Amino acid sequence: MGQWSLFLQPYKQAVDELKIKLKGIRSQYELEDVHTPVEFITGRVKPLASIYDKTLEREMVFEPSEQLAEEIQDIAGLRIMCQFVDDIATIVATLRKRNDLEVIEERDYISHKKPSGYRSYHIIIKYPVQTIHGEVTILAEIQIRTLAMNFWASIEHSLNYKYEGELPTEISHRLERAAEAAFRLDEEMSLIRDEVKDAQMYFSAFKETANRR
Ligand code: 0O2
Repeated sequence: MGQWSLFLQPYKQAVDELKIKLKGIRSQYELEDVHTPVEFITGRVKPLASIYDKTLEREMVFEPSEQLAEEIQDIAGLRIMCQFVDDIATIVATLRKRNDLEVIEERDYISHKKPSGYRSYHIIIKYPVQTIHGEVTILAEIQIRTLAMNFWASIEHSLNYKYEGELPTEISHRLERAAEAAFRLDEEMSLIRDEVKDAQMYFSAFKETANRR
């Protein structure tokens, strides 16, 4: 277990640092009084049980190694949730420009949804972590999705966990329909996006004035 703690330490540090940095994007937009593409951020280090499952799936040895660090790209995982589908492209462009990380791969499961109905934009980054023994570069996965995509993915994830990946056909069909409903919700919201943004800016200005009283 000690070996795993040592191996996972830079991943934990990367998740902590990236959460703060990505929250910084949100604060900067807020300061400039413009719509922020970032609604909220979560992050986690992949639990050992999930790392174990993945090594079984990929017929790898379950031990801390360079091969494991290269093959399992989401040991450090961040998720950025946004309100509108367009916000996703804004966030991706912002991440590509940063010089504290390097985007090495992008997977667009929005234009190309997964057979389950899953939609999200995945970015794999290289991220340097400073340790007491020098710099260690790790891989991390950033998933970017709308609130509707996130709602669907969390529900589907729980159901898959409950049924151990063998969803009854009826539930699979309902989930496919729910994924389409979530997609339509995103489309509808995009159509009234400017109205919604205006209303939100108006509301936050109103709150600020009320707080000053
Ligand atoms: P967890 O619990 O989120 O860590 P693989 O990593 O082998 O599964 P691939 O193609 O290498 O697949 O990576 P991919 O598909 O880019 O990213 C996998 C992660 O995306 C998953 O991590 C989920 O977080 C999410 N994901 C992918 N497909 C689905 C799906 O159909 N439903 C849901 N709810 N999430 C999905 P893990 O390790 O599976 O789980």
